[in-house]
Amino acid sequence: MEMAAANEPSFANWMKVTCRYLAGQELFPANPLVTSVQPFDVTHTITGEELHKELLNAGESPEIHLLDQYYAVLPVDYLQGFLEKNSVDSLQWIKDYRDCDNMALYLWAALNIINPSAAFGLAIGTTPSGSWHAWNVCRDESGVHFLEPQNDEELNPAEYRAKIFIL
Ligand SMILES: [Ca+2]
Ligand SMILES: [Ca+2]
Repeated sequence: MEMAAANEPSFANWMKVTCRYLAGQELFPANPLVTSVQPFDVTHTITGEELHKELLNAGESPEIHLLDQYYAVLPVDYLQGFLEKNSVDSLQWIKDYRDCDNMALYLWAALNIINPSAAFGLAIGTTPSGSWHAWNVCRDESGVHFLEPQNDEELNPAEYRAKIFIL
């Protein structure tokens, strides 16, 4: 992920939008947001305040943006079943156009459409090699977890250092 340069010439912007549109025609054969799973039963919610405390411990002095007052804690087995049916991890990676931030946003949206109050969102931070990266963060019954949407694997918070959370 790279930070975009502000104020690009308008022709370059137009080219970019057009290229993205054309690429999208070929590269989006199936909508990755469509996932045939049921929502989980909400049996446990936590307040934004509680979640904020937990996220502070999960990141590296992270900026935390919580958009709701309450969050539904995911049952422990739910995410695994969801990921098995969801295809964000099989999308082709394309620099900027569909890279880490896009994949994390897609998975966030896919889960959120089915479970609007789920404690699941976006993390931005650094990889073990120090480069910027975006991934997902989840609070299930066993605690806060990091998830790589590009391969459905759990990430180690000691190696992937979150600096921004948005849920
Ligand atoms: Ca998957
Ligand atoms: Ca991107």
